[in-house]
Amino acid sequence: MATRGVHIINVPFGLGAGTPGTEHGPEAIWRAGLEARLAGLGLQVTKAETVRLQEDGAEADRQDGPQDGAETRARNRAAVERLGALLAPRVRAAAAGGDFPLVLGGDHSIATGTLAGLTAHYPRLGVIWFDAHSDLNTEATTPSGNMHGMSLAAALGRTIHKLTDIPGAGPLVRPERVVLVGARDLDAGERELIRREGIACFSMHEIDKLGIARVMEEAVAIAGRDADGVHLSFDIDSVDPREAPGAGTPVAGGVSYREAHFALELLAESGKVTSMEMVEVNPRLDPEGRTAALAAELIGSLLGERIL
Ligand code: B3U
Ligand code: MN
Ligand code: MN
Repeated sequence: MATRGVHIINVPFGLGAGTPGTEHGPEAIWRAGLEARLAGLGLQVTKAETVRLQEDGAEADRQDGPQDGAETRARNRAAVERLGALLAPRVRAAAAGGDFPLVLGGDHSIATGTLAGLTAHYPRLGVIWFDAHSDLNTEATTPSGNMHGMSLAAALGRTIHKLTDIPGAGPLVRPERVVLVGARDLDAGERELIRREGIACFSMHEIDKLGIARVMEEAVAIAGRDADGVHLSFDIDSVDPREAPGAGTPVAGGVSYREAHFALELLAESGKVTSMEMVEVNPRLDPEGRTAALAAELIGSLLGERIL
């Protein structure tokens, strides 16, 4: 990885979240010194591009809130779908170009587009989903209507608007190659889906019991089983709110600063991760910029930064 370039795709999009602000995530992560950090690792940003809706920021889009009937329970569904259609081909091209694709969100609803582009290049993709949540709600089970809580379900084909509805998408992500890490706030429908599909879930309980090193070892083995690529989707709310206060739906009892760095260092050591996405950084909720700074640091750890 050390000799390769990094291809960054900024996605200033926040319409999948209930709280505005994640659309400022990419600029905050850059401002936290991302490029210098990568340069210090001998990594060059070979390409940096921004994927945005023409009319993004139009608060009008925010107003198509939950309505009656499962079809329409997803808020801002049209905007999320359009964003996915723009993002997927960029991610596919990034993966095909041979540099390391790094997607900077944005809220977690963008993941369906990211994964659609990745599976077009890696049809047997494994996914490590670092998150306080599982984002496995469907139109039928979502308590909020917020699509950032539905993106993994969409990638698995469980929602009405699913990954394979995105033009140029590859195949659906397979549940046996998905690993959840850091979960501590699951809705009833999500628990049922996890059990029914046998999705590997290393919740905070397993992290406390086994330790983060063992969890990452197992996560890499599961996501990498018969895989042609492994994607890390990192929701910053997986980290404890004391250390990552700028997240829209904070949940107490998260992964510590040290566990987060160690986990990503271990993933780097494994040499198995082929792309990464950093999402849900909300600078509006964290004027000091601690969350964006942590996000930039964690990207560094995943890309090979070491203490010594
Ligand atoms: N599971 C809840 C809450 C949530 C999911 N993802 C975030 N929050 N960030 C939901 O609305 O689906
Ligand atoms: Mn998430
Ligand atoms: Mn989350």
